[in-house]
Amino acid sequence: MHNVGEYYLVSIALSHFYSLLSRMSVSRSSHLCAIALGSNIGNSQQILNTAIALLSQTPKITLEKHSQWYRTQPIGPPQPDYLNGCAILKVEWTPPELLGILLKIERRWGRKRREKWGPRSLDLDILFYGDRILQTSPLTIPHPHLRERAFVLIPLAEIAPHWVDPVTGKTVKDLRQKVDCSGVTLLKTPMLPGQEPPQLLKQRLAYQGRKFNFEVNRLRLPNDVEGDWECIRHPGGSLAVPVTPEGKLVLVRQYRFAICGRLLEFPAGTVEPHEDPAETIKREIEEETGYRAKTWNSLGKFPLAPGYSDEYIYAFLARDLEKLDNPPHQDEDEDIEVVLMTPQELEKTILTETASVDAKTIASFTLARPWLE
Ligand code: A4P
Ligand code: MG
Repeated sequence: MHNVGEYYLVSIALSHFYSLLSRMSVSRSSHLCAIALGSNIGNSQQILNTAIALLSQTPKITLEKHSQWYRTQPIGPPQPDYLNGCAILKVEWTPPELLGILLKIERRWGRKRREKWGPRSLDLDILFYGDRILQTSPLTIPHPHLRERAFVLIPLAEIAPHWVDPVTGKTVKDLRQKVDCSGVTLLKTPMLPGQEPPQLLKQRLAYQGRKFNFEVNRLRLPNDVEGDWECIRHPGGSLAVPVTPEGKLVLVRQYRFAICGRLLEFPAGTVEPHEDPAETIKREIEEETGYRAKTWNSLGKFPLAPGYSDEYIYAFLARDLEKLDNPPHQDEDEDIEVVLMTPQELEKTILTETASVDAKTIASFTLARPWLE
């Protein structure tokens, strides 16, 4: 049984809650927001990329742009370096609703709040919500520390240099000029000689898959042409050209759903984030063929399908093979038969039945040729 006093207390609490909401809420029209992303626990680059993908898939949020990622020295207690970046979102949510969405995404990585400014798997903060100034108990907008933090102002100035801070009337670019930028460096993905990255104008779609991610981006190419391009972001594949002591090549005939049939391939596997491709293939060759190699040589790497994917294949020559007595189990979803062939038999198959051998096998066979003669 509830008594009148209890109802009275509940209704006072509710009226406070609704008055708080009405003070915070804004119309349902869309608002441009700037948010900050930070991570220094776990695979931070992957976490930040996934957070961007999740935001872009959230209803009533359009991802306008995001910055590159920066490696930043930690502010606060001793802890690992952070990766930081910023994003501009168009949202049809109120500030408290947006905060709720950001906290929910943070919780996907088991974010626990322990010490102030302590390490974190993912931190998502609202920097600006249009030109709104809010000071309520759960939320302060603009973010109270943004003006003193190079790890926020550098990525923000990259994507929104002319945004005016409604509190100081200064642009982001001006604010950035006043902070010490020495602890912030751009996280560069390894560049190959001659690489010319396109300019990212807008991210339109980002989907996180089990093995690879899919993006649609508006880009400006080095020849100044602008357009939307679809791209599969892939961590890479590692492949072995295994040769038995008798000089036979070990291949696998594998069912491939995308082409509705079986292909002859050298054993290969997807490189896990942060894994050395040389380790990936040592594991995969045992699982797929039941052989272990004593001698390994790198054959180099090559792009697999650069028209729509950034996947590289890392190719290795695997020699001095021995058959394992108890080979590890194959992945459940794999349907594989081991096939032994001489180099001459493989060459004949490639030349006469081109559609029965996959492209990475044909390319790696060419790279291995000097070793096989
Ligand atoms: N909150 C209030 N205003 C906001 C806002 N504008 N955006 C409330 C988001 N949240 C806001 O808790 C933040 C709580 O504050 C939210 O739940 C919301 O109710 P938190 O993220 O756990 O923050 P905290 O660690 O307790 O303190 P603080 O000052 O918010 O931390 P920051 O500002 O997030 O800083 N060094 C580098 N190099 N890079 C970093 O990213 N980050 C921090 C944490 C420390 N050092 C860093 C970095
Ligand atoms: Mg936060």
